[in-house]
Amino acid sequence: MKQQLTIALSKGRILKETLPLLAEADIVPAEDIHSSRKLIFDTNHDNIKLVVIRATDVPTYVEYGGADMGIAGKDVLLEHGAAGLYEPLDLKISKCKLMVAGPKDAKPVEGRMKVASKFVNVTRDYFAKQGTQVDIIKLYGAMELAPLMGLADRIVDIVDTGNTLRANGLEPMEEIADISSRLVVGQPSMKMKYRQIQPILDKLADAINRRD
Ligand code: PRT
Ligand code: MG
Repeated sequence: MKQQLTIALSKGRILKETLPLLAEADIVPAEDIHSSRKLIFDTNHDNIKLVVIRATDVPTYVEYGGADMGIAGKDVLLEHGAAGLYEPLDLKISKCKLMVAGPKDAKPVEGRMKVASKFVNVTRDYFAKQGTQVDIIKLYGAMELAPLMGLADRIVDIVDTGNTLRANGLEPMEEIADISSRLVVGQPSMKMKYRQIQPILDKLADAINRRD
């Protein structure tokens, strides 16, 4: 009997780009994920199941073996930390940048800078490497609002076109990292289920190369 494999997918915008890529690698859910309320889906392979969860929960599931593999944004992976995870493939989907942003034409901040973000670990590491002392304010969304309301001097957030920043009187200032979605594999799964996992990695790598 083949061992069961579970792949955790990030719901939301990454999912929309993940499903076509999986299909190009011959992994197709047995029913329409977008129109279903289910969380677990069978696929065209009797040994592969998909679970659809919040992006920020994907590395946690994979780290603790709740799923064998997962697909998540590099931003989420940087924030979570790499413990227990292999990151064998850049899927080259959902690309964006993680950036420091602030009010347009802002002057340098005097004294301790206040930085709002949902990426508190990434933010702490980034400014620590620069030798800049900052107070970090954890937010769960709408980071762009923080400088407008005087809550923070700067934000660390995801930027794609920059339209959201501009619409709120902000501008990108420093790039922290180039982001795309990655395939992660739990270290015990990679060891125990390598014979099932390796062909999936190969098919996905081929699908990505065909797109370049
Ligand atoms: O909603 P929930 O809290 O569950 O999660 P989420 O909102 O983080 O999920 P979702 O579905 O928005 O997907 C987020 C993931 O998609 C991120 O972790 C990134 O890896 C990836 N991604 C790619 C993006 C963007 N592009 C993106 N543009 N995530 C968010 N944005 C947002 C950004 O936060 C900002 O509000 O879009 C706006 C910026 O876009 P521009 O084009 O105006 O610059
Ligand atoms: Mg969202």
